[in-house]
Amino acid sequence: MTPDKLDASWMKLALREAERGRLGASPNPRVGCVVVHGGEAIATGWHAAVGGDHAEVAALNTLSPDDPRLASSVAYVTLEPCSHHGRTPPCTERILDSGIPRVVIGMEDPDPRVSGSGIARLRQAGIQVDVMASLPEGRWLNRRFLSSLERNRPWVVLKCAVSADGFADPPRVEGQRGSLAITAPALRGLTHFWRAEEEAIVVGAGTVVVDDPLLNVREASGRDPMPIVIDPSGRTSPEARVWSHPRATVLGGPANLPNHVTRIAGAGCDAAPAVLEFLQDAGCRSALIEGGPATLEGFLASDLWDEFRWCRSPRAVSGGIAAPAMPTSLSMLRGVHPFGEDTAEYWVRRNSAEWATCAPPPSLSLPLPS
Ligand code: AOF
Ligand code: ZN
Repeated sequence: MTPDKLDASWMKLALREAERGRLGASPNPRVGCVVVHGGEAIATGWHAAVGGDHAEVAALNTLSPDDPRLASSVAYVTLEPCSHHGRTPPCTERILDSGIPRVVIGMEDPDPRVSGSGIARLRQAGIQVDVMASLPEGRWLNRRFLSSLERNRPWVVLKCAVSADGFADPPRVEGQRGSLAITAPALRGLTHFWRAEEEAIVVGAGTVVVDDPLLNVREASGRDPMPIVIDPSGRTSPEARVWSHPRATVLGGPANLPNHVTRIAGAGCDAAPAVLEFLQDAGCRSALIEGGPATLEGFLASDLWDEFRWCRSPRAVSGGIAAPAMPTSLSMLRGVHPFGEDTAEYWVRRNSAEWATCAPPPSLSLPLPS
């Protein structure tokens, strides 16, 4: 049976639940579940943290196993329930134990350990399983997970601050070091939230030499991404602050780095694909490329990017390092959000939106803390 309009509206509620995993679920997908009885949601749950309960289990845990309503309830799950023993036991068995007779699924799970076997297991046990014909919002919500599984590369977000006259770094006097802000502090909470939402953060050697950034999450809550520095000619200092991060990684890099720093092989010309291949092999589903302009241009030139987030200042700086040119013909503008005097501008590469089967709907397009 094809799910109807009412099913679709419960699925929307399950998607809202799934969204709540945006900071904790990765590298797992964001999954939500709603149990409905007699036109009322009697349980909701989401996958909050990798290694923690899956959405179905989180929802069912809020009910007594003897709840008589379960025998005539419907479970709405945004992603096919898993049927494998991973970090947690299979959700299919938990659903079967609950006695729920019908499950509506948003989309099949492309994880090869599941990939249709969850649906088959439930049907074989006599459950009515209906799968939505398409779930564009679900694909968009899980674009990082799906990119890694379907395209064999992480989802790539480019970010650049830019002055009114087009510079990404203001003019500096000879030898001047440290981060010079283009935008005002009001935007910093947002940009740190962006760091927390992706699994890796990538910068070039120039940024490390000049700014000596920490690249961690300080002005938002959430996990630190893995910091990766592209330094093919070994220009950075072994004393740079970024190396203190336990998961610091470098392509190239100077001699005498602390032992814990992971090295990626690769030359400057193929840095973007080499970094993404490393991340894919490490199971990372996404990367935030924070600059500078040469690094951003490397990803743009390789056509290895999906989103572009501009942090625009209304102030001119009259010189410095020019911001990269984003190919507007290949992208679509999805949101403009004022933050004090500055503006965050959110673009999506057209091909990436098509691959995800939808342009981000406005309700999901805002990369803002909720
Ligand atoms: C579900 N519900 O809420 C999620 C699922 O390492 P594990 O055991 O947590 O398993 C991770 C895999 O399980 C992940 O790759 C995806 O296939 C599935 N995620 N499945 O039924 C959930 N998060
Ligand atoms: Zn599961």
